[in-house]
Amino acid sequence: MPDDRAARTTVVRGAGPHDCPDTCALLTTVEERDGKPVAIRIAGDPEHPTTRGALCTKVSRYLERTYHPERLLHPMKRVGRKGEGRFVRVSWEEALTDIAARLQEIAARDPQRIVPYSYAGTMGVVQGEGMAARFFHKLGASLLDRTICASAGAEGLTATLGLRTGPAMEAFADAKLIVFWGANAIASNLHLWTFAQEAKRKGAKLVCIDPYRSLTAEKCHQHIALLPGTDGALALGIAHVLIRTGWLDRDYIERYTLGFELLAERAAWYDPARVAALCGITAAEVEQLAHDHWHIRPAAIRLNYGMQRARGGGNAVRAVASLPALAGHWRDAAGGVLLSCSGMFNWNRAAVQRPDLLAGRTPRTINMSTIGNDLLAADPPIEALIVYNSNPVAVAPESAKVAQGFAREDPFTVVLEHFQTDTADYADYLLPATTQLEHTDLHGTYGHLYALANDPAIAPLGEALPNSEIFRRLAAAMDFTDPCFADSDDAIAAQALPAAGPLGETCWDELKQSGWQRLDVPERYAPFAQGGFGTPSGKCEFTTATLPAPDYLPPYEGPTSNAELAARYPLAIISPPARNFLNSSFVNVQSLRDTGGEPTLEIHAQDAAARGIADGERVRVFNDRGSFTLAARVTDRARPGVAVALSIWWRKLARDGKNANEVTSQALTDLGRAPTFYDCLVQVARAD
Ligand SMILES: Nc1nc2c(c(=O)[nH]1)N[C@H]1C(S)=C(S)[C@@H](COP(=O)(O)OP(=O)(O)OC[C@H]3O[C@@H](n4cnc5c(=O)[nH]c(N)nc54)[C@H](O)[C@@H]3O)O[C@H]1N2
Ligand SMILES: Nc1nc2c(c(=O)[nH]1)N[C@H]1C(S)=C(S)[C@@H](COP(=O)(O)OP(=O)(O)OC[C@H]3O[C@@H](n4cnc5c(=O)[nH]c(N)nc54)[C@H](O)[C@@H]3O)O[C@H]1N2
Ligand SMILES: [Mo]
Repeated sequence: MPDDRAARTTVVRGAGPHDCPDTCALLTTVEERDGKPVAIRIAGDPEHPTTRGALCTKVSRYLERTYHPERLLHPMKRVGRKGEGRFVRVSWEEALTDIAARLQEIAARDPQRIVPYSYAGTMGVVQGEGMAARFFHKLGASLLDRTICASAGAEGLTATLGLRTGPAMEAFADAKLIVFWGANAIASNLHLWTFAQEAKRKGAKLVCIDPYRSLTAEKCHQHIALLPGTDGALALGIAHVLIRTGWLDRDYIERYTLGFELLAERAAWYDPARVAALCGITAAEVEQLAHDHWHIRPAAIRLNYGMQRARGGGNAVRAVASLPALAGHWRDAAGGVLLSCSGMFNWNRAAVQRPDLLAGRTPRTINMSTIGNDLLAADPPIEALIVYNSNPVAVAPESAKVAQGFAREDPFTVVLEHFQTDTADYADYLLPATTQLEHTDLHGTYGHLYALANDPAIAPLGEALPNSEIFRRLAAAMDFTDPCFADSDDAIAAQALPAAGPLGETCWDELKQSGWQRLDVPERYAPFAQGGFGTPSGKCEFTTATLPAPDYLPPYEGPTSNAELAARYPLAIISPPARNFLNSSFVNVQSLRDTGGEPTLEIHAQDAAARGIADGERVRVFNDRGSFTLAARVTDRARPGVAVALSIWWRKLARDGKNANEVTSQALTDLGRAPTFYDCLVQVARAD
């Protein structure tokens, strides 16, 4: 980028690191102060076709987050009890030597007793599972099943389409019907929303399917407030009407789909009246959705992960993903369904993560979504836990068990972090990690078709180090001598880009120069216009070799599956992302927390009145797993029977030191072994 010598500023290209489909192209302005580069401004790249110069509220505060007075700047060692959060500063040398000795001692007995715990605090290829994965593979540590977010939907989508992809984000501007299905785009996919706005101005109809009148729902033409976890029934109801009325692209079905007869047989049972009763909506709403899905073309469904966090999440995604093929919408670049396009970024993961370092060993796999149970009862026990890019004490379900597990004297716990989070409080060693402004990375995305490079804009603050460097040094301390442990971050990024990869011939140096580049896909990207699905049959598979036609599985916690439980705990609670937080990241940024206020429970007037709850009063939310308190907000944004606690708060920043995961369960979804955060029954009462 051009240097402005007079003002001594430079602009450095970067990428939004967060677990967000938008993965923005960033421009950070850096000024030289006392010989040190200081980031003074962060902006979206106006040239980047999906960022278009705009950043969300959170990422525009990335400098406030990076220069936060509470940033961890030095390695620290625990002095108090576990969980107390009292530490003393130590040198890197002391920390790494001691950690290596502890891990070696455990590994000598059984390396599987060491468990990595990480998710998408950064989505970077290098600072995510890069050097870290090499380290754990060499060690022979337990493998981690990274299911906490998307694996039910990913398995459902892959079963049906064979490839995680869909219409391009920009193409939504050309759709005439856009259905936001379990997707609060204004909060969690802002740039797609701007394309939908463009479509709206050109006459498109926008529909939102969400139990909650989210920011997005209130801006759509129609909002269908179904009960949580009932999406599979609704999708099958739409299929029912399409089939009954013959609103079918028979040519497309004939050529490019598999299992239509069995899907039709299944859908026959889901007539609109029955679906209406299951979903808590009207039969007319089901009919209307089907009518629109056939008559308004092209139709694009923005499906998001909000609807797969219940027992039947995988089947529900399969059912929804079947709809565009029935109506032939894939023929158009602005038609089809987009849940994720992460399948387009097929990096050379084996070169980056080096599973060959396992050398024939087959360690057990720990499911990150049941870490509460695993910490308390895994056999063999978890003796060491190394946490990076995640805050499990705040985000994993059934917090009481998670916190109890972390509070045990054993396991030996190492946390790599920017801040002293709820999880960091339990660390034996707390190691300071760099932010996106301070390290190198390569990014794919799950929401658009551009790969991005992230160049460091400033030097690491204090003694912070990139995750990659921490694992590099830890490998050295453990005497791991394989040459791959000496690879630089640039080398790892370059290894991720194979010659015939998603970027064609582009190499890492070129990507760093340009900052971002479109994948090697046609301008008019209509992935399944002529079939070409990634499934074994090459077709859209309504049924697969192993799965019958998708069905509706009622929530674990609901009147159908468990009437006794529903009688005691009659309200469903959902805890979707708050606009100004990114999962539990940014909760400690004061300006964002100020906008967020305090944790609130949105509850319908009818449900509030039945419990004598007035607006603003403190309420206790509880079930057999636990309880937490927050301020009631009486509102018709929440439908009757459903309470909403926007999340994910840091426990220690809430008045009672708890958050919504006190009540969520460790039950897993039908496909993908994923958590069921939004399949949760509670009772609510006044706190006093
Ligand atoms: N601002 C912000 N953006 C984020 C995040 C964040 O925390 N904050 N998190 C990021 C991450 S990790 C992810 S996975 C994505 C998530 O992105 P989304 O999937 O869009 O996020 P959610 O908010 O989980 O779900 C969206 C909507 O689904 C609704 N919902 C809940 N249960 C159901 C249901 O059973 N059926 C239907 N139809 N709708 C339901 C919720 O009320 C919510 O309004 O967002 C990413 N972007
Ligand atoms: N009740 C409820 N619970 C939920 C959800 C919900 O909707 N409701 N959503 C679920 C979903 S979709 C997800 S994805 C998970 C998210 O859960 P997590 O993946 O744990 O996400 P965050 O809470 O953002 O925590 C990420 C942490 O990584 C740190 N970090 C960021 N970059 C780096 C880095 O470069 N190095 C290191 N060492 N650390 C870094 C951040 O400071 C932050 O503390 O939560 C899940 N939990
Ligand atoms: Mo997520």
